[in-house]
Amino acid sequence: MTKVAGRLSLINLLLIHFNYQIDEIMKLYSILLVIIGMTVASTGYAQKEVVEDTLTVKGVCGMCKERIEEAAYGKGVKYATWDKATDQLAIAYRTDKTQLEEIEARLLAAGHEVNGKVPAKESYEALPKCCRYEELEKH
Ligand SMILES: [Cu+2]
Repeated sequence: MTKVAGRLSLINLLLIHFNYQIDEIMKLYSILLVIIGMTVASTGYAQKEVVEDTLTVKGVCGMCKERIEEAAYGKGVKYATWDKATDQLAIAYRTDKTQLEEIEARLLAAGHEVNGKVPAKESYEALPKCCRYEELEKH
């Protein structure tokens, strides 16, 4: 009997020891998870930064407005609103998804001058006659 009791208590001791280790491992593991979680969360927030900007985009009519806003919209662009009277295009975009150069490139490809950057001759000439902002007044 004493032998059995001795064995049992040894097993119990081993189990207690094992449980203790598991406890310590779980504690370390949860601390590690919290650290990983915080790192992921902080980099996530940093990447999701939204930048607002205003670009001067030349145009003359309602058709220009549609074309300019459509060209400005793209991956990562939250909004794009062009004002015909002032030529100002208000935009907001996510810096982890796009960059200003990409938005400008689309506007130039659509034939519109952006912040003094002139589109390729073919792009400008592809505009309908009523949208030739270099030759026409606002209408
Ligand atoms: Cu137009």
